[in-house]
Amino acid sequence: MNLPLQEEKISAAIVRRFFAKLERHLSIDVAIVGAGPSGLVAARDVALAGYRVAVFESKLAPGGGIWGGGMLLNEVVVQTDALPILADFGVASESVGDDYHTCDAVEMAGALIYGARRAGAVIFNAVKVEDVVVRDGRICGVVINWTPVHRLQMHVDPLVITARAVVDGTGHPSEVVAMVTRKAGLLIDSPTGGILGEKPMWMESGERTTVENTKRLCPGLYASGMAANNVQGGFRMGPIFGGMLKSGRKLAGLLMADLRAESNAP
Ligand code: 48F
Repeated sequence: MNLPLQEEKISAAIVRRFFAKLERHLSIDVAIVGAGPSGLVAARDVALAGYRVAVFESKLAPGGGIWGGGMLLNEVVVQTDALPILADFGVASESVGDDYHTCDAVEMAGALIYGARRAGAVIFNAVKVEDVVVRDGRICGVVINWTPVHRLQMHVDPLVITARAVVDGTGHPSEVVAMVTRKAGLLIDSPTGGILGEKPMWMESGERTTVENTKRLCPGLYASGMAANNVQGGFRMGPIFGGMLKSGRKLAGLLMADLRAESNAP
């Protein structure tokens, strides 16, 4: 026999579980800002290796620019060399000839979110990263607030998450790197020491440089995907996603190598 529903128990369960989850992630190995394709691939890989990973996404729905495909036509294109990453997430693709394959954008977004979460990465949605923590020239965490608080410009102080590594996966605006260069005045690993800004559309170049530009920018700070390209002045590429997926995988490798090296340091 079903017990009668008790409203207060439903609320208590949510409150207890959410705050336990938040408390477990107040101090983590990797904080990824932005749940776009590059951030979600990196989150899965790093979480699978046993590191504690949280993804902070300002929108209600994680997935970034995947959902809308090209101009709201919800199919995206990937190249052959990114298919193994899609296979890891169980995303189906269909060849359209040459080097190109299409995926249903909703399936891809859903699968990347599910894959990252199932691997152990926690996603905090509707949470905006509004600042970073800086200690002695090193990025040591993120400053968070609810997106509605931010949008309504309510005068509410944030909370802080400390992390051994922070990833800017915020896409075109590279918001985290902008905070670091503008507010903290730190120089980053780019030709000028600052953000160069993205160039117009050139898919071939943009896809290549998105992966090349995925790197550590200063102690504790990394950039992936379109954020990495914006920082280094790369071209944009639109609704082709192989570079984003490969950027996430490359980033995960860099993060794990640096975290391991740090742990072994005397
Ligand atoms: O832009 P986005 O999808 O990131 P990406 O991994 O992928 C880019 C492609 O989607 C597309 C493209 C394809 O070739 O060029 O644009 O580089 O996702 C970035 C996510 O970051 C969130 C934002 O809502 C989006 O979901 N975001 C941005 N700023 C913040 C943030 C912030 N300050 N705090 C939390 N989330």
